[in-house]
Amino acid sequence: MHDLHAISKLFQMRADFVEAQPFGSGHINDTYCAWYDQAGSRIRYIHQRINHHVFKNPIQVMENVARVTSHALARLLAEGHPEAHRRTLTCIPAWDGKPYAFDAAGNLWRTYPFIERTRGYDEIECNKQAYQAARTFGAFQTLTANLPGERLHETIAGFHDTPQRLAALEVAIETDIAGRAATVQAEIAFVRARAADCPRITDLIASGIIPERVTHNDTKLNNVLLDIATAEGVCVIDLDTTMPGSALYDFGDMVRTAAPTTREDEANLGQIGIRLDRFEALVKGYLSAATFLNDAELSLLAFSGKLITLECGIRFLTDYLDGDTYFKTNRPDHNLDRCRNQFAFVAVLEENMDAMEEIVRRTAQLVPCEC
Ligand code: ADP
Ligand code: GN1
Ligand code: MG
Repeated sequence: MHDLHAISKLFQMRADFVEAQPFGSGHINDTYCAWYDQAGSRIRYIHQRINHHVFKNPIQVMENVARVTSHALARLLAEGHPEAHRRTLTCIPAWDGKPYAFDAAGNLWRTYPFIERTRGYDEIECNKQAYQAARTFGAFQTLTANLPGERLHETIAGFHDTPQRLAALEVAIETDIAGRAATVQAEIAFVRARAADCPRITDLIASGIIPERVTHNDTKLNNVLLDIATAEGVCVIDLDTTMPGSALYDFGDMVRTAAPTTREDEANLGQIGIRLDRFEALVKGYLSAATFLNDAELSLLAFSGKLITLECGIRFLTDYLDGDTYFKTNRPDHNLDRCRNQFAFVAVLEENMDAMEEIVRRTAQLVPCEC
């Protein structure tokens, strides 16, 4: 627990600090919800410490976040949106005017208004949530397509370079720093049997068939806040990986997190299945907002869910072999449970791929494409 009262003094809060607690279930940053008294009203803010082991250049992260959120706010204000400041994150400035501040230990902190009357979900509850989450991420991609200025910084190089993730796993197996490789031979075999899948999207990006876009890159379900009362998509959060990427990995991560019947770390693999009606809701929600996709992208929407689930499982397995240094864990073998869960879901997706592709074709009225 950090000294949040001291952190609060780094920002232009214009309110009196009351108390703070750790908040949310993100795997990367340290997130706190802090209550303030603002001229007699209780309001809350999010203070976040960026994990600089994951984001090696946190100032670049904040340059991207500031550009994207300023652009979003300007668009919302221009269209006269009645709750523009609830529809996008906005950075509270530090005393020097920057959208971040460093504490005495050298950690980078940022502060956002708390987006009220919303929730992020670790586990989906209904099709409307799936539709709204996907529509909101699709709208976010539409918004970032018009971002003026230079290419955004790549805050993590090769973030969705699945072949590179596979190569990193092979290094972790070889190094076996935590002495765990012998216990995960079945998982290693599972990945190696699917090595040919790994470059399918990156190869198409390299050949120009799939375009580079400005994408979110971490579109898990709990990174979009939905209205508690109506389930309407309100605000996309966790913008640290918003950078050049492929729309397919964004759609795929919605499938990974909103189509399964369990949450990502469910250890009882027998419970892991797919709700095809949820998948259909995702396709409909996404395509209702992301109207810019080309035929190659459309034809790979179903496959993208499988690929990023495989990639995520590879990353959990790599972290397990490395001794759990990247993702936050809160029980022994947490990363191994996550990895097994993801691979079980990959197998489910493979069994359902024909049905999923048919849903995409029906929804997009797409003539099947060869790539
Ligand atoms: P991480 O990178 O660790 O996942 P996030 O930026 O996703 O960090 O934040 C963690 C959690 O905090 C989110 O899942 C969400 O529940 C909550 N959260 C973050 N920002 C806000 C905000 N502005 N308003 C309300 N809740 C937020
Ligand atoms: C991390 O930060 P969070 O919890 O939203 C990770 C994603 C993974 C996800 C798996 C920067 O997301 O890439 O898909 O965990 N974020 C980063 O749950 O590595
Ligand atoms: Mg998050």
